[in-house]
Amino acid sequence: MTTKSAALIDLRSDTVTQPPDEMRRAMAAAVVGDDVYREDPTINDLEILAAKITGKESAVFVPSGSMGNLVSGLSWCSRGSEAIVGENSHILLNEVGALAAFGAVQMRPIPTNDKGMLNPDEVRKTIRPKEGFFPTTGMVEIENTHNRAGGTAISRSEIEEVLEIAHQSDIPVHLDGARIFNAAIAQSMPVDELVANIDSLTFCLSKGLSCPVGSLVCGSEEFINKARKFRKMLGGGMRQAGILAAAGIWALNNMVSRLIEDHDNAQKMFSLLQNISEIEVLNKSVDTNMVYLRPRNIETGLFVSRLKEKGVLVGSMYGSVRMVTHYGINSEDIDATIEAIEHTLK
Ligand code: TLP
Repeated sequence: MTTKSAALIDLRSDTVTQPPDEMRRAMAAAVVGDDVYREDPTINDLEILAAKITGKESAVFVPSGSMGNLVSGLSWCSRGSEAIVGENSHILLNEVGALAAFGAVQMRPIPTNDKGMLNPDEVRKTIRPKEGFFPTTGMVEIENTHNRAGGTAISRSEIEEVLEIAHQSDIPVHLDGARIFNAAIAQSMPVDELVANIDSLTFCLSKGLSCPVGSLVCGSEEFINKARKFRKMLGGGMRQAGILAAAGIWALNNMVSRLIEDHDNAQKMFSLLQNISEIEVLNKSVDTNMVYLRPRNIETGLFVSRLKEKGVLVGSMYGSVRMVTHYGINSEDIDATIEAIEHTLK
């Protein structure tokens, strides 16, 4: 039976989602095999489905979004090369410097707009000349939705500007699309259109899609063969993990369209927070499922712990408070959260 912790409204992340009962049944019924031998039919099916949905040739199942970004970075960037990344990107700030540690790749952060998208002129300026003693530019990395910018959905036209500049110099573009389905739903655009011509992407099953674990890396067949080798090198080769892949297939078929409910709930939170003068809402708007805020008159840590006493868990993220809506949070939970915030500030 699906369990929800009693009396807790957990807004720390959409990673806290509980797998629905039907997903658990699909997991229990999964036909499995040894995936390192490529003999797990359910993983094979998930990878084919992921490639189809994203319009890419091939895909590989990895344990996490961080590993997805890492194997992608390792596949594109040789040692001593440079990855152009946004100054507030997850790969730069939240993945423990893995690309530098395991790949000897220098991450070159550049300014972004307030949605977290790389400034195209900065990308152009930052790509290294091929000749001379410069490091080689190995890839350009973008993030959609952008976490730290407030769950912002990056538009196709913004992506195209950067793709064009990178591709003019034969530099591949990797997308951290941990929440690409949120970005697509928010813009009423099919995922394959939103990610068209992007050379590789990671997307996560374990966030709004409510799976217990897993991400997919998608790209050309040649690229995915490389990524698969790096996955094994990092210890990410899995065996009868079709049990996990079954959750992913079920989620891709059943959990994507409902993300709009999470967006509506975040929008409701955003609107109601505007009435609380002691709260500074940091998002300019809400595109998807995140709201960042700062209490004006009490210290953030104290605010977070007082809310916890009232049964509301929020994230303390980047010096501000983050609230993420997801499967398991409904409209009444938003009302209860607003009430708890008002009491906390009294
Ligand atoms: N993000 C987590 C934390 O690490 C901050 C969260 O709660 O939001 N890309 C993006 C844009 C992410 O937000 C995350 C997870 C990842 C990659 C990494 O995914 P996992 O946690 O599966 O390694």
